Amino acid sequence: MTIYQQILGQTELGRKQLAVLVDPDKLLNRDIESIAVTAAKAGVDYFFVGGSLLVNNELDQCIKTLKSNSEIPVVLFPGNNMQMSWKADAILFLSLISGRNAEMLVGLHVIAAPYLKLSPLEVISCGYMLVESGKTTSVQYMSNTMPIPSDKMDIAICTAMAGEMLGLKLIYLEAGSGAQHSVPVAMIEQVKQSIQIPLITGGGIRTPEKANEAATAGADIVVIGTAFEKNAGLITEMADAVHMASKNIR
Ligand code: 1GP
Repeated sequence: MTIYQQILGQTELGRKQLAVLVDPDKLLNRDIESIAVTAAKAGVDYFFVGGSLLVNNELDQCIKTLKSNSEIPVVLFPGNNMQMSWKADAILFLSLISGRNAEMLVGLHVIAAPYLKLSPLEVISCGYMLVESGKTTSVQYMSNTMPIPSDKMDIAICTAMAGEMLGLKLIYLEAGSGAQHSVPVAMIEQVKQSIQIPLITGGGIRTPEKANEAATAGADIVVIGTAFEKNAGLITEMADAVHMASKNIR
């Protein structure tokens, strides 16, 4: 079964999934090891690996550590086309559809395509939508795009619908790593109602209550990173909070 089939299958069953975001630059190898061990025990569904800007060349080592300490699928979540590794299982092929920067919409993809064609990675196309979150996030600065204002439901809905119509397989509604405010619940709800493909959300989710709220509102996958950088022990509570929002156990 491919990772996308797993995401689709879980989504169809109404099972909410947690992805732990690991930024190789922000964690020591021993912290990555402890995240992997804790995540495996907690039933975490995926690791997403990447960052807006990686400067330490630790990507391969990070994936190796995750894989040698757990069986959880590792999905690349690249900030740009430099963040590639054949050691991962899949890659989110992100098109930044909330922005109007041609490089982020399709330019870097052209550069990455031949490499990905040769690689064993499963390529999962994903419409990435950045939502305004209270302060300038790294992704906003690095992508040179304007986020969708957090009260503009119609823009968010139409952008997600266009992404689906273009054939993208996932929509990622994102406040940005370390965001002050996560994506508003009402926006998650309305975007979810407008599309058939699975919905991912993340950015600024720091408590189990918020994680549960996002999943209950309609996110099929909740992504959390920053909260675990200081406290890997929180992974178990977050996984429970997300999984508890699954339809079949509500
Ligand atoms: C970033 O959505 C993810 O793309 C996770 O954000 O680091 O704020 O949890 P945090």
